[in-house]
Amino acid sequence: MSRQVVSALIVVDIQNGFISNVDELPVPGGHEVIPITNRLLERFAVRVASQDWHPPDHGSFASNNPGRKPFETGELGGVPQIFWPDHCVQNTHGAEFHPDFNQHLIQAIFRKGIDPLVDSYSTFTDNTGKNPTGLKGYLENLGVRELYLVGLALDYCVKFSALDARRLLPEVSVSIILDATRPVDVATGEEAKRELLAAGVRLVTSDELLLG
Ligand code: VGL
Ligand code: ZN
Repeated sequence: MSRQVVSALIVVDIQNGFISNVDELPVPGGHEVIPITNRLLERFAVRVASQDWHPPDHGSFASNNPGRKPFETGELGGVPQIFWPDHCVQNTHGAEFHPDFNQHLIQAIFRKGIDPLVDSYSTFTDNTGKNPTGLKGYLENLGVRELYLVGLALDYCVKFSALDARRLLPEVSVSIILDATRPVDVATGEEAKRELLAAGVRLVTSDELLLG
C-alpha cells in the first residue's frame, strides 16, 4: 500500500529536564505527552526528534547572567530572551530523552541551543532566525508534505518550530497535536494557540490520527 502524502512527526524536547522528575525546567503534565507520542510514532513514515542541548555556560541560563533570576527577561544574541533555570546541559541526565519515550523509533535527532551566545527554541533555526539546524533540508529531501508536532513546550519550542515550519516550508501543511503537548505556563500556552492559528498552523488532537 503506498501513501500519497509523506507525513512527518517532529517530537520536540521530550527530555528529563522538562519532566517533573528532575528539578530543572519542569513543564506541568509533561510526562502525559509520552504515551500518546509513542502511539503516534507508529503511524508516521518520517520520525524526527529534537533535543535542547546547552553547554554549561549557555547565555539563556539566569545563573550565567549576574543579577538575573529565572523567568526575568532581557536580551541574548540581539533578541529578547527569558532567562531560564539551568536545564538540558549536554551529557547530563537532564538532557537525555525521558526513559519512557520510545526513542528507538526515531530516525534523526536535531540538537539545538548549543551556541552559548544565542538561544534556539525552534528545531529549524536559532532565535535570530539564522543558523539552520538542517531540519528543513532533511524534510525536503524526503518529500514531506505534512508535518505534525508534539512535545515540550507548547509556548516555546513547539510554537517556534511550528512557526518556522510555516515560514520555511510554505507548501507543507503544519499541525500541532494538542493533547501531546503542554505549555510551561497556561496563559502563554493560550496566547501561543491564537498566534499559531493566525499563522496557519492547524491545531488537532491525536484521536484524529490514531482512530481508523
Ligand atoms: C524550551 C525554554 C528553554 C522548550 C527550551 O523546549 O520549550 N523552553 N529551552
Ligand atoms: Zn533551553
